[in-house]
Parts: sequence; structure tokens; C-alpha cells
Amino acid sequence: MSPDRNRLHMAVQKSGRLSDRSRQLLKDAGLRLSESGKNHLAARAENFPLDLMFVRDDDIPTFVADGVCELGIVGQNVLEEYALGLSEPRIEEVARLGFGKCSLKIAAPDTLNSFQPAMLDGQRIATSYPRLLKRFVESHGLTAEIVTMRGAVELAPRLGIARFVCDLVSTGATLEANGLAPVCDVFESEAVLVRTLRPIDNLHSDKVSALLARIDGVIATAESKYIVLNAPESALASITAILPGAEAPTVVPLIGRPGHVAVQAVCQESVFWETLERLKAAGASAILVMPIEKMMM
Ligand code: PRT
Ligand code: ZN
Repeated sequence: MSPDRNRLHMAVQKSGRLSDRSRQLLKDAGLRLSESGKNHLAARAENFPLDLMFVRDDDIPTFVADGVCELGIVGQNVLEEYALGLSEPRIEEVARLGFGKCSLKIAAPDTLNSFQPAMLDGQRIATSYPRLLKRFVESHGLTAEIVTMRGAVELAPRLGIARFVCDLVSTGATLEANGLAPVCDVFESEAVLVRTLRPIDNLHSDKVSALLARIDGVIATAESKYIVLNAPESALASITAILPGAEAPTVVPLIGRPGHVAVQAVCQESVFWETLERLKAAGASAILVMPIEKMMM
């Protein structure tokens, strides 16, 4: 299958932890995806000039760097590990997507009492991320013998392959089930949208900008809420200071309630119950928090 050069191409994970959320993001951005067959390798957006290519996550940076796909969605762990092997940048991160969050951590048998990075010096450490680990170890002025494994890294200490492991952790359940405990953080990661640093021709660059604007809108909307509340005018300053991430709220008079106003604001951060309790304590009443369906800044 040779790519249609009149359309944009995006590499996404075929099946794994990032697949569903990547497709959902594109659907939320208004794309209607047509997928044919169960073992499909590609999908076409019916209402936007974009084709998706379904690949292994490890291959996504190469596809994007080579310009086979102008865009891609990949974990920062995979992206950075790839980038550390390049002599010059070939791919750039354009947006953090807020899902696929995990942390690359060094772990040791849970019998280890206390930990100092210096304890890694001269030790064998098993990982699937040798470049990220090497950078970390060197940043502490240490050397370690890095054992690269493609998977099942958490088995290395039990098999006598390495004393420490350096692996991705989300809940920590896998480490615990293998008698390991995290001892230090190496790299924080989440899924990101990336684009090639190869020149994108003018025909395509408008499409890229349009798609990025929509994706930015989806990301902003996910966290944003629309808040409406009533407040005494005297409490306005303290109430607007509590509203999370709200710029320039709208303030309108309330007919029949002199000295009181209605405040409307878009909050670009999560609104927690604690926030509502603080607003109420500051004098707000009739507080409504509503989801925002679409947003374009
Ligand atoms: O087949 P393909 O090569 O595409 O997929 P893959 O098996 O290499 O990757 P996949 O689907 O497991 O992960 C894709 C991406 O999801 C990773 O590159 C990370 O960016 C992100 N991610 C988020 C994770 C995790 N959380 C995660 N917990 N990737 C892997 N894990 C593994 C980890 O390696 C360990 O084995 O889950 C286990 C630990 O999980 P907890 O919850 O027990 O701590
Ligand atoms: Zn992979």
C-alpha cells in the first residue's frame, strides 16, 4: 500500500494501551473513521483528508521522522528513547494528550532497606529503555552495566540477570507481584502528538494546522468546565481568585437583587468539590458547573 500524497498520514498504535484513547481523541476532534476488516492496517477519515496507519508503538517515531506519516501519537518514553539515538532532531512533540501516563522507575528487590543513587554504581540494571537509563545514570556521575531486554524486565532479578530493573510503572502492581519496589524515578511519560521535522508542503500545512487546532480544542475541553454562580458584589474579588484557571469572568447584574451579580467563567482546570466548598464559603450561591462540548481558542 503506497500512501496517498494528497492526504495527511498519522501513525497510531495498532493495539495496546494507547490505541483506544488515540482513536477516541480523533473521533472527539470530529473525524469519522472508516475501518475495514478486523486486522486492518489503516483507516480513512471520511470527512477530513487524513489516513491513519496502525503500527507498533516502537515504530511510530521512525514513521514520523522519515515523513512517511506527517503526524503520530506515541508515549514520551518511546519518543525520547528514539530521539536519544539520533544525531539531530527529526521529530517534534506538539501536544501532550493527558492519557497513557506512566513513569519509568528503577526498582529493586523489596528486601532493600534504604536506597541512594550511588548504590547503582557498577551494578547490572535490566531495562527496555537503555538510552534513558544511561542518561539518568550518567547524570549522577555513575556507571552501570545496562542489560537491554525487550520484555518481562521485572523477571530479571529473580533470574539472576540483574540486581535492579528500570521499567514503566503505572499502578505498581506488576513490580509488587514480582517482589520488587520502586526506588527512584527516571522519566515521567504520557501520550503526545508528534510531527515530522521534514518539510510539510504548503498543500498539507493548512490541513495540519486545522487538525492541530481541533486537537488542541479537544484537550482544552477535556479539563475545562463552565461555571455559573451568584455572588454579592463585595465578594467578587475573593470569588474570582478561587475560580481555577479562569480568565476575565463575565459579571452581570441580578434583577431584583441589588448588590448581587451572576458570574460566568470558563475554568481551564479541574473543578473539584473542594473548589465549590471554598466558593460557597466566600459567599457564592446557586453554583452550577457544566461540561463544555467544543472549544476553539
Ligand atoms: O505492540 P506494541 O509494541 O505496539 O505495544 P507495547 O506492548 O510495546 O506497548 P503497550 O501497549 O504496553 O504500551 C504502550 C504505551 O503505553 C507505552 O509506551 C507507555 O507510553 C504507555 N504506558 C502507560 C504503559 C504503561 N502505562 C504500563 N503500565 N506501558 C507499559 N506499561 C507496562 C509496564 O511495562 C509493566 O509491564 O505495564 C506494566 C506495569 O503496569 P502496573 O500498572 O502494574 O504498574
Ligand atoms: Zn512496543
